[in-house]
Amino acid sequence: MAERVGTEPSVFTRILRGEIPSEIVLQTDDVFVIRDIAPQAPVHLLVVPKTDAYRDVTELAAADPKLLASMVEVARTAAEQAGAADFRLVFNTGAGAGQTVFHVHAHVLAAGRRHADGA
Ligand code: DGP
Repeated sequence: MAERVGTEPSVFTRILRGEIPSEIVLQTDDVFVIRDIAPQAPVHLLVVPKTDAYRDVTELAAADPKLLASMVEVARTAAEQAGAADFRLVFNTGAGAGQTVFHVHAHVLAAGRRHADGA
């Protein structure tokens, strides 16, 4: 799996490694899904590629459109699993747009079942 050399692992890589606790609610070979730590909607999931090679969706789309398509498919499945047929898919791209973690990820936002732990 591609890893950036010479940078600290992202928070999502650390979650994937089990170094930071967060339940992985769904995963495939390439993508995993966690609940956002600060939910902005009743359903607020993060869909994250296991590779940390791409900072944002523009880099990912240029380099590996199949992986981007996999993220979209996993988002749909995760939203359905959370009881949401319809959902928003948001890629904050760049610090000026609110991106804080530079390991590409999609926010899945929807009405639906609010998680009991609020996370
Ligand atoms: P963005 O601002 O688009 O880069 O989104 C990063 C999201 O990551 C933000 O909504 C909060 C979430 N987040 C940051 N640290 C953690 C963490 O340790 N656990 C979980 N579950 N989410 C986190």
